[in-house]
Amino acid sequence: MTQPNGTKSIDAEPYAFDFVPQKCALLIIDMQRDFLEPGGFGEMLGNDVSQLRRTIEPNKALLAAWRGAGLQVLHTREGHRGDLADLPPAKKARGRSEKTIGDLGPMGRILVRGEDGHDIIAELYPQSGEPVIDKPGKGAFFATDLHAILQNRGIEQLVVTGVTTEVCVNTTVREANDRGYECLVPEDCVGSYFPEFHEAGLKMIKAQGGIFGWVTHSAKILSALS
Ligand code: C5J
Repeated sequence: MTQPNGTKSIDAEPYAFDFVPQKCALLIIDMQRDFLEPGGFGEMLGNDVSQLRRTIEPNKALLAAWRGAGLQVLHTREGHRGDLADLPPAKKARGRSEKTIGDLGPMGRILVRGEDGHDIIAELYPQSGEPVIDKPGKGAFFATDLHAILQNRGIEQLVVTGVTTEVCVNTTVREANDRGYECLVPEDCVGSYFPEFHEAGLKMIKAQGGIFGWVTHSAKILSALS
């Protein structure tokens, strides 16, 4: 239901989210080829990419409706400079897999900016005017200009989607929460290689009266946008 000031109530957990369209941006986290595509880095590590790919269609529908409503969209990509000067040695070493960040992977150098695998999947490709935030960490606010862009554009709320639920989505929602943003996470638009971590990641956001934010289904956002 739309209130006289333009606020719309979206059914969510732990309670309804007061959606203010002009102050809310869609932030799509790391929908990158290396994480989602068969033959990419994620699959090379033994992960089941279908767990992430199920988020593509709901994200496509939400993105189309969001663009149709003329609201603000931002995308992020996790990755590093070609010279790896911004890659902490501890991040490079962690995982102890045969190939790590910066090495040649199935779609170019792994998580290096400008490489094929680092790019956003075609289904959700950014349009001109939609900022793409290149982030070296898991959280989208760390070492980026995201906060400045949101502040300059009068954004106070975020609908956060993308991958993975418990890593970059959760870290970003926590960072956003500490900076005063209200975050709404549509559960069908976020995914993890590990279903149990996906479930736990969502529970952590909405626990204790919404300690980090709200969780809903994209159908409820679509209905508020229509
Ligand atoms: C990970 C991410 N899982 N985007 N990145 O390394 O969640």
